[in-house]
Amino acid sequence: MITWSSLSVNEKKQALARPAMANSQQLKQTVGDIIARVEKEGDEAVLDYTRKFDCPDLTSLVLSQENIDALAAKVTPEVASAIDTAFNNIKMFHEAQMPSDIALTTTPGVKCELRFTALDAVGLYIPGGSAPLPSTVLMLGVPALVAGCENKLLCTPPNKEQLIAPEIAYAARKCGIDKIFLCGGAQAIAAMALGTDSVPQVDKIFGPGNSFVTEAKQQVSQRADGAAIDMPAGPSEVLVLADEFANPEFVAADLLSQAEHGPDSQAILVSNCAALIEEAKAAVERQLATLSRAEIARPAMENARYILADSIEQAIEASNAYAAEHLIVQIENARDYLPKIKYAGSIFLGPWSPESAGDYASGTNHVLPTYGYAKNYSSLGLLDFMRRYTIQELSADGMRNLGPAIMALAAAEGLDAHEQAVALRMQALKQGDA
Ligand code: HSO
Ligand code: ZN
Repeated sequence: MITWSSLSVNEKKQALARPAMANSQQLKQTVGDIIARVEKEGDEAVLDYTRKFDCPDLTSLVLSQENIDALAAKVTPEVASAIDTAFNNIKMFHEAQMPSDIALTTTPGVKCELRFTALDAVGLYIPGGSAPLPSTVLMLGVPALVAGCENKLLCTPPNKEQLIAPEIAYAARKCGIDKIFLCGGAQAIAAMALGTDSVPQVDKIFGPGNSFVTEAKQQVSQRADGAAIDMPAGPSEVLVLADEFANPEFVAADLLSQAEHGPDSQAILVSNCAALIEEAKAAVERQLATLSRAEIARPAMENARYILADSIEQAIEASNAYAAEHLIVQIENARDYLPKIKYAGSIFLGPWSPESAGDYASGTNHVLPTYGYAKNYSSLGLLDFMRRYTIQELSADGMRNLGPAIMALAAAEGLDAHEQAVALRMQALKQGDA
Protein backbone atom coordinates (compact mmCIF):
# COMPACT_ATOMS: atom_id res chain seq x y z
CA MET A 1 0.00 0.00 0.00
CA ILE A 2 1.31 3.44 -0.95
CA THR A 3 0.52 6.41 1.31
CA TRP A 4 -0.16 9.31 -1.03
CA SER A 5 0.54 12.15 1.41
CA SER A 6 4.02 10.83 2.19
CA LEU A 7 5.13 11.05 -1.45
CA SER A 8 7.17 13.80 -3.10
CA VAL A 9 5.96 15.21 -6.43
CA ASN A 10 8.24 12.82 -8.27
CA GLU A 11 7.21 9.85 -6.19
CA LYS A 12 3.56 10.64 -6.91
CA LYS A 13 4.33 10.56 -10.62
CA GLN A 14 6.13 7.27 -10.12
CA ALA A 15 3.19 5.80 -8.21
CA LEU A 16 0.92 6.53 -11.16
CA ALA A 17 3.42 5.69 -13.92
CA ARG A 18 2.14 3.58 -16.76
CA PRO A 19 4.10 0.66 -18.15
CA ALA A 20 6.40 1.71 -20.97
CA MET A 21 4.83 1.19 -24.38
CA ALA A 22 6.60 -0.87 -26.98
CA ASN A 23 7.64 1.70 -29.55
CA SER A 24 11.12 0.50 -30.30
CA GLN A 25 12.94 1.22 -33.53
CA GLN A 26 12.61 -2.47 -34.28
CA LEU A 27 8.79 -2.31 -34.07
CA LYS A 28 8.67 0.82 -36.22
CA GLN A 29 10.88 -0.80 -38.82
CA THR A 30 8.95 -4.09 -38.94
CA VAL A 31 5.62 -2.30 -39.28
CA GLY A 32 7.06 0.10 -41.86
CA ASP A 33 8.22 -2.89 -43.91
CA ILE A 34 4.80 -4.54 -43.72
CA ILE A 35 3.07 -1.36 -44.89
CA ALA A 36 5.56 -0.93 -47.74
CA ARG A 37 5.01 -4.51 -48.88
CA VAL A 38 1.22 -4.22 -48.77
CA GLU A 39 1.48 -1.01 -50.76
CA LYS A 40 3.58 -2.74 -53.41
CA GLU A 41 2.03 -6.20 -53.61
CA GLY A 42 -1.53 -5.58 -52.37
CA ASP A 43 -3.67 -8.66 -51.71
CA GLU A 44 -0.77 -11.07 -52.25
CA ALA A 45 1.17 -9.51 -49.38
CA VAL A 46 -1.86 -9.46 -47.06
CA LEU A 47 -2.67 -13.09 -47.89
CA ASP A 48 0.92 -14.11 -47.32
CA TYR A 49 1.14 -12.44 -43.90
CA THR A 50 -2.24 -13.84 -42.88
CA ARG A 51 -1.21 -17.38 -43.89
CA LYS A 52 1.95 -16.93 -41.85
CA PHE A 53 0.34 -15.53 -38.67
CA ASP A 54 -3.26 -16.74 -38.61
CA CYS A 55 -4.45 -19.28 -41.14
CA PRO A 56 -2.02 -21.34 -43.24
CA ASP A 57 -4.69 -22.48 -45.75
CA LEU A 58 -6.33 -19.13 -46.39
CA THR A 59 -7.54 -18.89 -50.00
CA SER A 60 -9.33 -15.54 -50.00
CA LEU A 61 -9.34 -12.40 -47.87
CA VAL A 62 -13.07 -12.02 -48.34
CA LEU A 63 -15.49 -13.70 -45.96
CA SER A 64 -18.38 -14.63 -48.27
CA GLN A 65 -21.93 -13.52 -47.58
CA GLU A 66 -22.97 -17.19 -47.23
CA ASN A 67 -20.32 -17.72 -44.58
CA ILE A 68 -21.33 -14.56 -42.72
CA ASP A 69 -24.95 -15.75 -42.69
CA ALA A 70 -24.04 -19.29 -41.67
CA LEU A 71 -21.81 -18.03 -38.85
CA ALA A 72 -24.41 -15.54 -37.61
CA ALA A 73 -26.99 -18.35 -37.48
CA LYS A 74 -24.76 -20.30 -35.10
CA VAL A 75 -25.07 -17.77 -32.29
CA THR A 76 -27.19 -19.14 -29.45
CA PRO A 77 -30.54 -17.42 -28.91
CA GLU A 78 -29.37 -16.24 -25.51
CA VAL A 79 -26.25 -14.53 -26.84
CA ALA A 80 -28.15 -13.18 -29.86
CA SER A 81 -30.69 -11.58 -27.57
CA ALA A 82 -27.92 -10.13 -25.37
CA ILE A 83 -26.27 -8.64 -28.46
CA ASP A 84 -29.67 -7.25 -29.49
CA THR A 85 -30.12 -5.60 -26.07
CA ALA A 86 -26.65 -4.05 -26.19
CA PHE A 87 -27.19 -2.96 -29.80
CA ASN A 88 -30.42 -1.17 -28.90
CA ASN A 89 -28.91 0.69 -25.94
CA ILE A 90 -25.76 1.68 -27.82
CA LYS A 91 -27.88 2.82 -30.76
CA MET A 92 -30.14 4.90 -28.53
CA PHE A 93 -27.21 6.60 -26.81
CA HIS A 94 -25.44 7.37 -30.08
CA GLU A 95 -28.58 8.54 -31.88
CA ALA A 96 -28.99 11.13 -29.15
CA GLN A 97 -25.55 12.49 -30.11
CA MET A 98 -26.68 13.55 -33.59
CA PRO A 99 -25.48 17.16 -33.96
CA SER A 100 -27.58 19.94 -35.44
CA ASP A 101 -26.42 22.03 -38.37
CA ILE A 102 -26.02 25.75 -37.67
CA ALA A 103 -26.95 28.66 -39.95
CA LEU A 104 -26.71 32.25 -38.79
CA THR A 105 -26.07 35.80 -39.85
CA THR A 106 -22.95 37.25 -38.23
CA THR A 107 -23.12 40.70 -39.85
CA PRO A 108 -26.18 41.82 -41.84
CA GLY A 109 -25.90 40.12 -45.24
CA VAL A 110 -23.21 37.66 -44.11
CA LYS A 111 -24.54 34.13 -43.70
CA CYS A 112 -22.39 31.42 -42.07
CA GLU A 113 -23.27 27.74 -41.85
CA LEU A 114 -21.85 24.69 -40.14
CA ARG A 115 -22.91 21.32 -41.49
CA PHE A 116 -22.22 17.77 -40.40
CA THR A 117 -21.91 14.83 -42.72
CA ALA A 118 -21.01 11.17 -42.26
CA LEU A 119 -17.58 9.93 -43.29
CA ASP A 120 -17.91 7.96 -46.48
CA ALA A 121 -15.76 4.88 -45.87
CA VAL A 122 -14.76 3.60 -42.46
CA GLY A 123 -12.61 0.61 -41.56
CA LEU A 124 -13.29 -1.19 -38.31
CA TYR A 125 -10.55 -3.34 -36.85
CA ILE A 126 -11.45 -6.17 -34.49
CA PRO A 127 -8.51 -8.01 -32.94
CA GLY A 128 -8.36 -11.79 -32.74
CA GLY A 129 -6.37 -13.12 -29.84
CA SER A 130 -7.51 -14.91 -26.74
CA ALA A 131 -11.00 -13.36 -26.51
CA PRO A 132 -13.06 -12.43 -29.59
CA LEU A 133 -14.80 -9.12 -28.92
CA PRO A 134 -18.24 -8.83 -30.51
CA SER A 135 -18.88 -5.96 -28.08
CA THR A 136 -16.20 -3.96 -29.88
CA VAL A 137 -17.97 -4.63 -33.20
CA LEU A 138 -21.03 -2.92 -31.70
CA MET A 139 -19.04 -0.02 -30.24
CA LEU A 140 -17.59 0.76 -33.68
CA GLY A 141 -20.36 -0.48 -35.93
CA VAL A 142 -23.33 1.17 -34.25
CA PRO A 143 -22.02 4.76 -34.44
CA ALA A 144 -20.95 4.12 -38.04
CA LEU A 145 -24.50 2.95 -38.77
CA VAL A 146 -26.15 5.84 -36.92
CA ALA A 147 -23.85 8.42 -38.56
CA GLY A 148 -24.83 7.01 -41.95
CA CYS A 149 -21.37 6.00 -43.20
CA GLU A 150 -22.01 4.49 -46.61
CA ASN A 151 -19.15 2.02 -46.68
CA LYS A 152 -18.40 0.11 -43.52
CA LEU A 153 -15.85 -2.65 -43.64
CA LEU A 154 -14.39 -4.82 -40.95
CA CYS A 155 -11.04 -6.60 -40.75
CA THR A 156 -10.41 -9.36 -38.26
CA PRO A 157 -7.92 -12.23 -38.29
CA PRO A 158 -9.37 -15.61 -39.34
CA ASN A 159 -9.08 -18.84 -37.38
CA LYS A 160 -7.45 -21.93 -38.90
CA GLU A 161 -10.75 -22.83 -40.65
CA GLN A 162 -10.78 -19.53 -42.56
CA LEU A 163 -13.67 -18.33 -40.40
CA ILE A 164 -14.31 -15.91 -37.52
CA ALA A 165 -16.24 -16.06 -34.24
CA PRO A 166 -19.99 -16.40 -34.94
CA GLU A 167 -20.73 -13.56 -32.50
CA ILE A 168 -18.59 -11.17 -34.54
CA ALA A 169 -20.47 -12.10 -37.72
CA TYR A 170 -23.82 -11.65 -35.95
CA ALA A 171 -22.90 -8.25 -34.47
CA ALA A 172 -21.45 -7.07 -37.78
CA ARG A 173 -24.62 -7.98 -39.63
CA LYS A 174 -26.73 -6.08 -37.11
CA CYS A 175 -24.61 -2.98 -37.75
CA GLY A 176 -25.07 -3.28 -41.51
CA ILE A 177 -21.39 -3.88 -42.09
CA ASP A 178 -21.16 -4.71 -45.78
CA LYS A 179 -17.84 -6.42 -45.98
CA ILE A 180 -15.74 -8.56 -43.68
CA PHE A 181 -12.11 -9.24 -44.54
CA LEU A 182 -10.07 -12.05 -43.07
CA CYS A 183 -6.89 -10.32 -42.03
CA GLY A 184 -5.40 -8.79 -38.93
CA GLY A 185 -2.33 -7.00 -37.63
CA ALA A 186 -0.38 -4.25 -39.35
CA GLN A 187 -1.17 -5.80 -42.76
CA ALA A 188 -4.91 -5.28 -42.22
CA ILE A 189 -4.35 -1.65 -41.22
CA ALA A 190 -2.16 -1.09 -44.28
CA ALA A 191 -4.78 -2.72 -46.55
CA MET A 192 -7.57 -0.49 -45.26
CA ALA A 193 -5.45 2.68 -45.35
CA LEU A 194 -4.01 2.19 -48.82
CA GLY A 195 -6.55 -0.15 -50.45
CA THR A 196 -5.88 -3.41 -52.31
CA ASP A 197 -7.83 -5.22 -55.05
CA SER A 198 -10.00 -6.86 -52.39
CA VAL A 199 -9.96 -4.35 -49.55
CA PRO A 200 -11.34 -0.90 -50.42
CA GLN A 201 -9.44 2.13 -49.15
CA VAL A 202 -11.13 3.83 -46.20
CA ASP A 203 -11.10 7.39 -44.89
CA LYS A 204 -10.67 6.51 -41.22
CA ILE A 205 -9.67 3.45 -39.23
CA PHE A 206 -11.15 2.59 -35.82
CA GLY A 207 -10.50 -0.04 -33.21
CA PRO A 208 -8.11 -1.52 -30.71
CA GLY A 209 -5.18 -3.81 -31.34
CA ASN A 210 -1.76 -4.97 -30.25
CA SER A 211 1.42 -2.94 -30.54
CA PHE A 212 1.77 -3.77 -34.27
CA VAL A 213 -1.75 -2.56 -35.00
CA THR A 214 -1.25 0.58 -32.90
CA GLU A 215 2.04 1.38 -34.61
CA ALA A 216 0.55 0.71 -38.07
CA LYS A 217 -2.35 3.06 -37.30
CA GLN A 218 0.13 5.77 -36.28
CA GLN A 219 2.19 5.30 -39.43
CA VAL A 220 -0.70 5.31 -41.93
CA SER A 221 -2.26 8.32 -40.21
CA GLN A 222 0.89 10.30 -40.93
CA ARG A 223 0.70 9.69 -44.67
CA ALA A 224 -1.16 12.15 -46.87
CA ASP A 225 -2.53 9.20 -48.86
CA GLY A 226 -3.26 7.18 -45.70
CA ALA A 227 -6.25 7.24 -43.36
CA ALA A 228 -7.23 9.12 -40.24
CA ILE A 229 -7.43 7.11 -37.00
CA ASP A 230 -9.73 7.18 -34.00
CA MET A 231 -7.23 7.87 -31.20
CA PRO A 232 -3.82 6.88 -29.90
CA ALA A 233 -3.98 3.72 -27.80
CA GLY A 234 -2.18 2.08 -24.91
CA PRO A 235 -3.02 -0.83 -22.63
CA SER A 236 -6.46 -0.76 -21.04
CA GLU A 237 -6.73 0.59 -17.47
CA VAL A 238 -9.05 1.19 -14.56
CA LEU A 239 -8.85 3.35 -11.46
CA VAL A 240 -11.27 2.63 -8.64
CA LEU A 241 -12.01 5.30 -6.04
CA ALA A 242 -13.48 3.71 -2.93
CA ASP A 243 -14.39 4.78 0.60
CA GLU A 244 -15.24 2.80 3.72
CA PHE A 245 -18.77 2.19 2.42
CA ALA A 246 -17.56 0.37 -0.70
CA ASN A 247 -18.06 -3.37 -1.03
CA PRO A 248 -14.54 -4.85 -1.23
CA GLU A 249 -15.76 -7.77 -3.34
CA PHE A 250 -17.19 -5.34 -5.92
CA VAL A 251 -13.98 -3.33 -5.88
CA ALA A 252 -11.87 -6.47 -6.40
CA ALA A 253 -14.10 -7.72 -9.21
CA ASP A 254 -13.79 -4.39 -11.03
CA LEU A 255 -10.00 -4.38 -10.71
CA LEU A 256 -9.89 -7.96 -11.99
CA SER A 257 -12.18 -7.33 -14.95
CA GLN A 258 -9.58 -4.92 -16.18
CA ALA A 259 -6.68 -7.22 -15.34
CA GLU A 260 -8.09 -10.13 -17.33
CA HIS A 261 -7.81 -8.13 -20.57
CA GLY A 262 -4.06 -8.57 -20.66
CA PRO A 263 -0.93 -8.88 -18.55
CA ASP A 264 -0.14 -5.24 -19.36
CA SER A 265 -3.54 -3.95 -18.15
CA GLN A 266 -3.37 -1.44 -15.30
CA ALA A 267 -5.53 -1.57 -12.19
CA ILE A 268 -5.29 1.07 -9.48
CA LEU A 269 -7.27 1.39 -6.27
CA VAL A 270 -7.25 4.70 -4.40
CA SER A 271 -9.04 4.89 -1.07
CA ASN A 272 -9.13 6.98 2.06
CA CYS A 273 -9.71 3.81 4.07
CA ALA A 274 -6.82 1.43 4.83
CA ALA A 275 -9.16 -1.35 5.95
CA LEU A 276 -11.03 -1.24 2.63
CA ILE A 277 -7.74 -1.55 0.76
CA GLU A 278 -6.73 -4.60 2.80
CA GLU A 279 -10.13 -6.22 2.30
CA ALA A 280 -10.08 -5.54 -1.44
CA LYS A 281 -6.60 -7.05 -1.72
CA ALA A 282 -7.76 -10.20 0.04
CA ALA A 283 -10.84 -10.34 -2.18
CA VAL A 284 -8.62 -10.04 -5.26
CA GLU A 285 -6.68 -13.11 -4.15
CA ARG A 286 -9.86 -15.09 -3.46
CA GLN A 287 -11.49 -14.17 -6.76
CA LEU A 288 -8.30 -14.67 -8.79
CA ALA A 289 -8.29 -18.31 -7.77
CA THR A 290 -11.66 -18.82 -9.47
CA LEU A 291 -11.02 -17.01 -12.76
CA SER A 292 -10.49 -18.88 -16.02
CA ARG A 293 -8.09 -16.18 -17.17
CA ALA A 294 -6.14 -16.04 -13.90
CA GLU A 295 -2.91 -16.60 -15.82
CA ILE A 296 -3.49 -13.32 -17.67
CA ALA A 297 -4.96 -11.38 -14.75
CA ARG A 298 -2.30 -12.38 -12.20
CA PRO A 299 0.67 -10.64 -13.83
CA ALA A 300 -1.48 -7.54 -14.33
CA MET A 301 -2.47 -7.59 -10.65
CA GLU A 302 1.17 -7.91 -9.68
CA ASN A 303 1.58 -4.43 -11.14
CA ALA A 304 -1.60 -3.15 -9.52
CA ARG A 305 -1.24 -0.13 -7.21
CA TYR A 306 -3.06 0.30 -3.92
CA ILE A 307 -2.92 3.92 -2.80
CA LEU A 308 -4.06 5.22 0.58
CA ALA A 309 -5.16 8.86 0.61
CA ASP A 310 -5.86 11.07 3.65
CA SER A 311 -9.24 12.13 2.29
CA ILE A 312 -11.59 11.64 -0.63
CA GLU A 313 -10.44 14.99 -2.00
CA GLN A 314 -6.86 13.75 -1.98
CA ALA A 315 -7.94 10.48 -3.62
CA ILE A 316 -9.59 12.49 -6.40
CA GLU A 317 -6.39 14.52 -6.80
CA ALA A 318 -4.52 11.27 -7.49
CA SER A 319 -7.25 10.15 -9.88
CA ASN A 320 -7.09 13.45 -11.79
CA ALA A 321 -3.32 13.15 -12.06
CA TYR A 322 -3.70 9.65 -13.54
CA ALA A 323 -6.58 10.47 -15.96
CA ALA A 324 -7.85 6.91 -16.18
CA GLU A 325 -9.55 5.34 -19.16
CA HIS A 326 -12.18 3.93 -16.77
CA LEU A 327 -12.88 5.60 -13.43
CA ILE A 328 -15.12 3.72 -11.02
CA VAL A 329 -16.39 5.76 -8.08
CA GLN A 330 -17.54 3.53 -5.25
CA ILE A 331 -17.96 6.34 -2.75
CA GLU A 332 -21.11 7.19 -0.87
CA ASN A 333 -23.09 9.80 -2.82
CA ALA A 334 -20.68 9.35 -5.73
CA ARG A 335 -22.48 11.81 -7.99
CA ASP A 336 -21.72 14.68 -5.58
CA TYR A 337 -18.02 14.35 -6.43
CA LEU A 338 -18.45 14.79 -10.20
CA PRO A 339 -17.56 18.50 -10.15
CA LYS A 340 -14.17 17.63 -8.63
CA ILE A 341 -13.37 14.87 -11.12
CA LYS A 342 -11.47 16.43 -13.98
CA TYR A 343 -10.25 13.65 -16.24
CA ALA A 344 -11.45 10.19 -17.16
CA GLY A 345 -12.47 8.48 -20.39
CA SER A 346 -15.66 7.18 -18.80
CA ILE A 347 -16.95 7.48 -15.23
CA PHE A 348 -18.93 4.77 -13.43
CA LEU A 349 -20.87 6.09 -10.46
CA GLY A 350 -21.89 4.13 -7.38
CA PRO A 351 -21.92 0.48 -6.33
CA TRP A 352 -24.20 -0.75 -9.13
CA SER A 353 -22.20 0.59 -12.06
CA PRO A 354 -19.38 -1.85 -12.83
CA GLU A 355 -17.10 -1.25 -15.80
CA SER A 356 -18.69 -4.32 -17.38
CA ALA A 357 -21.94 -2.37 -17.83
CA GLY A 358 -20.21 0.15 -20.08
CA ASP A 359 -18.00 -2.49 -21.68
CA TYR A 360 -21.06 -4.30 -22.98
CA ALA A 361 -24.52 -3.00 -22.77
CA SER A 362 -25.46 0.24 -21.00
CA GLY A 363 -25.13 2.29 -24.18
CA THR A 364 -21.92 4.30 -23.66
CA ASN A 365 -18.95 3.55 -25.88
CA HIS A 366 -16.15 1.36 -24.59
CA VAL A 367 -13.52 2.75 -26.94
CA LEU A 368 -11.87 5.27 -24.65
CA PRO A 369 -8.66 7.24 -24.33
CA THR A 370 -5.99 5.30 -22.43
CA TYR A 371 -2.49 6.12 -21.25
CA GLY A 372 -3.35 9.57 -19.89
CA TYR A 373 -4.90 10.71 -23.18
CA ALA A 374 -8.15 11.25 -21.26
CA LYS A 375 -6.67 14.70 -20.54
CA ASN A 376 -7.04 15.75 -24.17
CA TYR A 377 -8.98 13.09 -26.08
CA SER A 378 -12.62 12.06 -25.81
CA SER A 379 -14.46 8.78 -25.57
CA LEU A 380 -15.49 7.50 -28.98
CA GLY A 381 -18.82 8.90 -30.11
CA LEU A 382 -21.01 9.60 -33.08
CA LEU A 383 -19.02 12.70 -34.10
CA ASP A 384 -15.94 10.58 -34.69
CA PHE A 385 -17.77 9.05 -37.65
CA MET A 386 -18.67 12.44 -39.08
CA ARG A 387 -16.89 15.50 -40.26
CA ARG A 388 -18.02 19.09 -40.21
CA TYR A 389 -17.55 21.78 -42.79
CA THR A 390 -18.64 25.36 -43.24
CA ILE A 391 -20.49 27.37 -45.88
CA GLN A 392 -20.71 31.14 -46.29
CA GLU A 393 -22.66 33.45 -48.46
CA LEU A 394 -22.34 37.24 -48.55
CA SER A 395 -25.01 39.33 -50.22
CA ALA A 396 -24.13 42.66 -51.82
CA ASP A 397 -25.09 44.25 -48.53
CA GLY A 398 -22.94 41.78 -46.67
CA MET A 399 -19.98 42.77 -48.84
CA ARG A 400 -20.70 46.46 -48.27
CA ASN A 401 -20.89 45.90 -44.52
CA LEU A 402 -17.89 43.63 -44.02
CA GLY A 403 -15.65 44.70 -46.92
CA PRO A 404 -13.84 47.52 -45.12
CA ALA A 405 -12.84 45.26 -42.22
CA ILE A 406 -11.57 42.55 -44.59
CA MET A 407 -9.58 45.08 -46.59
CA ALA A 408 -8.04 46.61 -43.47
CA LEU A 409 -6.95 43.17 -42.22
CA ALA A 410 -5.55 42.19 -45.62
CA ALA A 411 -3.59 45.47 -45.75
CA ALA A 412 -2.30 44.89 -42.21
CA GLU A 413 -1.01 41.47 -43.30
CA GLY A 414 0.48 42.93 -46.48
CA LEU A 415 -1.54 40.53 -48.65
CA ASP A 416 -2.50 42.69 -51.62
CA ALA A 417 -4.32 40.05 -53.63
CA HIS A 418 -6.61 39.40 -50.70
CA GLU A 419 -7.36 43.11 -50.43
CA GLN A 420 -7.92 43.34 -54.16
CA ALA A 421 -10.49 40.54 -54.13
CA VAL A 422 -12.64 42.75 -51.93
CA ALA A 423 -11.70 46.13 -53.39
CA LEU A 424 -12.81 45.05 -56.89
CA ARG A 425 -16.17 43.99 -55.57
CA MET A 426 -16.63 47.15 -53.51
CA GLN A 427 -15.88 49.17 -56.64
CA ALA A 428 -18.38 47.18 -58.67
CA LEU A 429 -20.98 47.82 -55.99
CA LYS A 430 -20.25 51.56 -56.04
CA GLN A 431 -20.68 51.60 -59.82
CA GLY A 432 -24.09 50.12 -59.29
CA ASP A 433 -23.50 46.54 -60.45
CA ALA A 434 -25.71 45.31 -57.64
N1 HSO B 1 -12.68 -2.91 -21.27
C1 HSO B 1 -12.39 -2.93 -22.69
C2 HSO B 1 -13.57 -3.26 -23.54
C3 HSO B 1 -14.13 -4.64 -23.41
N2 HSO B 1 -14.34 -5.29 -22.26
C4 HSO B 1 -14.58 -5.48 -24.38
C5 HSO B 1 -14.91 -6.46 -22.51
N3 HSO B 1 -15.05 -6.59 -23.81
C6 HSO B 1 -11.81 -1.58 -23.09
O1 HSO B 1 -12.61 -0.50 -22.71
ZN1 ZN C 1 -13.38 -4.81 -20.46
